[in-house]
Amino acid sequence: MTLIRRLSTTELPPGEITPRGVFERRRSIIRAGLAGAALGPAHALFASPGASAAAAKLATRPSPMSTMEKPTSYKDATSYNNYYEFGTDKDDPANNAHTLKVSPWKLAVEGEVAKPGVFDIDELLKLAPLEERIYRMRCVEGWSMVIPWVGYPLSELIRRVEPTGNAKYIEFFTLADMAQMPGLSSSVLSWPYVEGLRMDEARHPLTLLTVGLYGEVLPRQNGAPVRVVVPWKYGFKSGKSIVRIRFTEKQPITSWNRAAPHEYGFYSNVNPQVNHPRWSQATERRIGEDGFLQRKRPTLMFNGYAEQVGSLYAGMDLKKSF
Ligand SMILES: Nc1nc2c(c(=O)[nH]1)N[C@H]1C(S)=C(S)[C@@H](COP(=O)(O)O)O[C@H]1N2
Ligand SMILES: [Mo]
Repeated sequence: MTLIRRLSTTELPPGEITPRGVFERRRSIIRAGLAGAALGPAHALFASPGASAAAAKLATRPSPMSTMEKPTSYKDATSYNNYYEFGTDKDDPANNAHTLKVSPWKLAVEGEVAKPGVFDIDELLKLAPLEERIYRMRCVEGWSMVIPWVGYPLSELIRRVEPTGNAKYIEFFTLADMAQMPGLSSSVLSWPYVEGLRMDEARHPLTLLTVGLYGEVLPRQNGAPVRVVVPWKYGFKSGKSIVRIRFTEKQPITSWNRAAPHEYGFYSNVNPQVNHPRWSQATERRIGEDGFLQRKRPTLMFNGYAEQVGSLYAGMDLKKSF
């Protein structure tokens, strides 16, 4: 991330690529559905650039929590990624993540819960109805996207494991396997990638246990087969390819906080009034839309989700708890 360098040629937007609108996207989903019908119910050929392999489609229902903004193109959302386990350049995850073995996949839930356990990915997929949630996403580096995620509130899983009275925080652990993840040979972060949320943040209806995007199972570079998405926080709080969730009494030490405590706090709420020590957070560049040299758009408090999440931080000094 920005610990290494702020800008490189790989971070320039792919200006030649015309972002395809929601409408076009919907049409290709319908086409894919028709193609899929001939192949069998579970899989469909997806007629989109970059998605040459058959991708499993997911039945979703729309959510009133979706933004009306135009989604980022599928191509940009799946080729401009941060996933340091596969390298630190934006195109590294798309190029390298094919080695990630997504099946079988188990998610262990442990710590301060009455019902710890291990969930198979197939169980997780059926735990609650899948929704399409179109969220604004803001990376701490200053770029943003609008992504149609597929998942359900993390609270659905939390409810089932019955947290004890001592559960104040939740800690997420990403897979860390040298054999599958070439980026682990770098010491840019401590592995596994660890993230955390306060319990009320984890239970907030916007916090999504995510298994797909654009109506398909998650591509590997986006954190297959299961990740969290926390849209009012900087992107790094949304850990990918999660294998373990732990409920704790103490605030977890996250990988980014450990790497640079003065730059990446535990909360990491999107906040245009609190700058990163090395750059302003007041504006952002929407990938695929805002030109590199053009005027950027203003970043919104809590990434535009202030109405929904503002009360979680009432009375807190957000300059101190950054
Ligand atoms: N395990 C893991 N999760 C991660 C990261 C990472 O390097 N490793 N990068 C984070 C950052 S900085 C961002 S901006 C988002 C990007 O998610 P996306 O590529 O699906 O848009 O993933 C987050 N989750
Ligand atoms: Mo990020």
